[in-house]
Amino acid sequence: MANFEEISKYLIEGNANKVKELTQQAVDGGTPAGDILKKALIPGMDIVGKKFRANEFYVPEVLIAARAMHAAMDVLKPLLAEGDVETAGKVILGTVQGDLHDIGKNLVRMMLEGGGFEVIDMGTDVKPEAFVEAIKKEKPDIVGLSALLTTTMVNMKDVLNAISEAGIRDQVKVMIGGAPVTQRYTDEIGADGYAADASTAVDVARGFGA
Ligand code: B1M
Repeated sequence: MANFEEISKYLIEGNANKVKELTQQAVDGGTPAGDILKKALIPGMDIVGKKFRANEFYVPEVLIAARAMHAAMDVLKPLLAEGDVETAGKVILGTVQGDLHDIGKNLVRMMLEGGGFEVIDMGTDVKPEAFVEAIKKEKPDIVGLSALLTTTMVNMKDVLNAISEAGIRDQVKVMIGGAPVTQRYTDEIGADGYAADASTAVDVARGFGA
């Protein structure tokens, strides 16, 4: 029986080697990849997020924990892709134009991938037209926009406008997030969903029912 708490503990400590080793052991012992993800890794990252918000963790600790999560995902991804967790939908994700922050977006990507979504990460400083082109090409279920600056979160509205002007607004759900973003702002610009953190992003994406 896999020790989920031990995996979580090493994840929170950012011990990538140990997390990878225990994840591999759990898989070899017959624990389903989806269980390791849901019962050890996601709860561990949730605690990392809580500690960050409480100023008990700073960015380096978050990055080190994220690296440990990546190490475990290297083991789990092929198994998740095999159908242990069914594909939940396709997401195009990016940080909006003018904004170079990507730590939170990368966590959102990791959580969504962990939750069974296929994610196309467009990186940072993504122009509205680039989102539109990607939607036409990739036909995602969801577009995820991240912004960390009060000066760039307004560019989320430009992305929504560009999607509407291209006549494809009804083809995608738009989820937004990032430190300055609120539910109120989400309603104001007409986005479909808001998530305050990476694990909530998975719930919101699932709630769209892709
Ligand atoms: Co910048 N920065 N930064 N910065 N930076 C902030 C955001 C700031 C609050 C710092 C401060 O002044 N106290 C401030 C913004 C002020 C404001 O607008 N209100 C700020 C500023 C001003 C700037 C510059 C302008 C500084 C300068 O050059 N004068 C500059 C702007 C550059 C640019 O983008 N054009 C800048 C640059 C940088 C660095 C490059 C040095 C670096 C970014 C490195 C990187 O991302 N690769 C950086 C960093 C690290 C920060 C802080 C310290 C940390 C941000 C972070 O990664 N948090 C930040 C201060 C702080 O927050 N304490 C700050 C950790 C991350 C896990 O949280 O990103 O909130 P977060 O993501 C969460 C949720 O928000 C949510 O889930 C994530 C995980 O739970 N979420 C989503 C995020 N995206 C989502 C999308 C979703 C759903 C949920 O759906 C799609």
